[in-house]
Amino acid sequence: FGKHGIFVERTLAIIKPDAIENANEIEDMILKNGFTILQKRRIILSAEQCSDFYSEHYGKKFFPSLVAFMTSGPILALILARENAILSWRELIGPTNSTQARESHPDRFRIYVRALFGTNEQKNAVHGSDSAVSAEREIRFFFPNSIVEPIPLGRPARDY
Ligand code: RTP
Ligand code: MG
Repeated sequence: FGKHGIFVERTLAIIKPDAIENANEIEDMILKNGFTILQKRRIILSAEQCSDFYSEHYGKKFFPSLVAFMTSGPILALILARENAILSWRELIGPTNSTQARESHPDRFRIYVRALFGTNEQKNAVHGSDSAVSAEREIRFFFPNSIVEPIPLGRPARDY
């Protein structure tokens, strides 16, 4: 694609139960940082669905309490689109541990989402896919019948 071409990528974001009351503010941060929200779904996960979603963490010490936390109330799953969406969203949310997120900054003018809305290592307000493979799997998980299929993952959206 041409020299002005951009890669529009998609990622899955989740606003977790601890931050659901701040969903509007978090969506504002998402939009101000150049993301487009393609799809949005508010749901309450069952323990089974949650275990499936976080299956990579099965067997870890924090797994049972992670499932209890993530099923404790409604969550908001969002498909975000942007150039370099996966990395950009992970950068905007900050470190897993909210305390650590409060102790550092991406730059002088910005503050991490988890620094603002998270509480600790577990109650950290938001999720972000950690790779292209995870993003594809996680988008499918929450949006199995998605009719928005204009952008093949990791491929150029179009030539400008
Ligand atoms: P996420 O998957 O939610 O975007 O978070 P992450 O990649 O930054 O962190 P990950 O290692 O994938 O952990 C998934 C979620 O499990 C909870 N957690 N609790 N030691 C603990 O108590 C602990 N460690 C992780 C967090 O909610 C974390 O986001
Ligand atoms: Mg993760």
